[in-house]
Amino acid sequence: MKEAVLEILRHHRGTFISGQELSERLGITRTAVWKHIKTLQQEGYRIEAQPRRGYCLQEVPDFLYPEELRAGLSTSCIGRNIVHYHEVGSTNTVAKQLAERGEREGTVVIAEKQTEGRGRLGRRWESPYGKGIWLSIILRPRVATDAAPSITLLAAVAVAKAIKNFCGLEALIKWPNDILVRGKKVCGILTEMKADMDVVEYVVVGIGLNANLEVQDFPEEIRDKATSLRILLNKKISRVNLVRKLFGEFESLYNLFREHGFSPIRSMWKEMNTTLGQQVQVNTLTSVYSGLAVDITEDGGLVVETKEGTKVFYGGEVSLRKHLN
Ligand code: BT5
Repeated sequence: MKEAVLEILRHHRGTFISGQELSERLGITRTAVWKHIKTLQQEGYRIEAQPRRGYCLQEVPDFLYPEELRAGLSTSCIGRNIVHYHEVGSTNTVAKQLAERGEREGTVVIAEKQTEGRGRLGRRWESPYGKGIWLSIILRPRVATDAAPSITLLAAVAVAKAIKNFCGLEALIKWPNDILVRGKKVCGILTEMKADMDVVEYVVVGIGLNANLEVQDFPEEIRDKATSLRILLNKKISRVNLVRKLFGEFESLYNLFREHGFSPIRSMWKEMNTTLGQQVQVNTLTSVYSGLAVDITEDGGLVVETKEGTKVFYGGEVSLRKHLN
């Protein structure tokens, strides 16, 4: 009902609508209308209330509220159900808990701030309040576990396309989970999965996208390798609009993946990557390999020509090296 009140106010934005009209249109009492208005005001909506004239929506808050994201959202699955937090440990952790309890595919957990934002291998992901896009998407693809790594690549293509189409910036993908603009990391992806035997039960795709962070929001030790869209564009962007765009791109690619597998996404990935054709060093948990990155496989593995022969990697840390040694 709160969303319905907001919907009408949004429609009349900048003009007054009486409490009487709202209560008649929604079939609730004027006291109930007033309660919803109060809640919205507490959430940061600037709504002017005047005796006799009624209510006027003047400003919406710069938060990633489900009501804001859903207004004008074109998807049918991704982001139709959104759980929002002002502060949470990690959206991936919450999304996994929800997936365990059977939450449906496409559900998104989103936060203004993460106190325990995670990267791979237990690394920390900086997620300051109100400035980034920290979200996790629950998926239930009917695929075998070895198809799961390609979902990280799918997510990377979705983010890169959203950045390109929304901001006009050239975003490139560094295998497997980084999105770089002008050589600096603007987004990281953390995919986690639960499988039963060989079949995927659910996948949680965590996306950390530095939207409106300023230089001082990054700890000093990562300032030379991290950036944000705001720094790159020299202006604040609408996180709400970008998230909607991202959901749209993600859903199109995910539908393609379900119908035709990874192959069409692999072609797009190859056009947007900054890894192939480069001398790379791959650190796996047990060894370090150097060589030329030549391709990705049909299931998203990185093919590297090393001194010991051709190797395929499904995980690990890749550094791009300018010179062979
Ligand atoms: C990643 O790990 O790049 C995956 C990041 C995924 C974050 C999202 S946010 C929503 C969801 N919930 C979570 O808890 N996580 C996901 P990795 O490749 O391991 O990179 C981590 C490294 O990136 C760190 O060790 C830092 O060097 C650097 N880093 C940390 N915060 C950063 C930031 N905000 N922007 C750019 N680089 C960052």
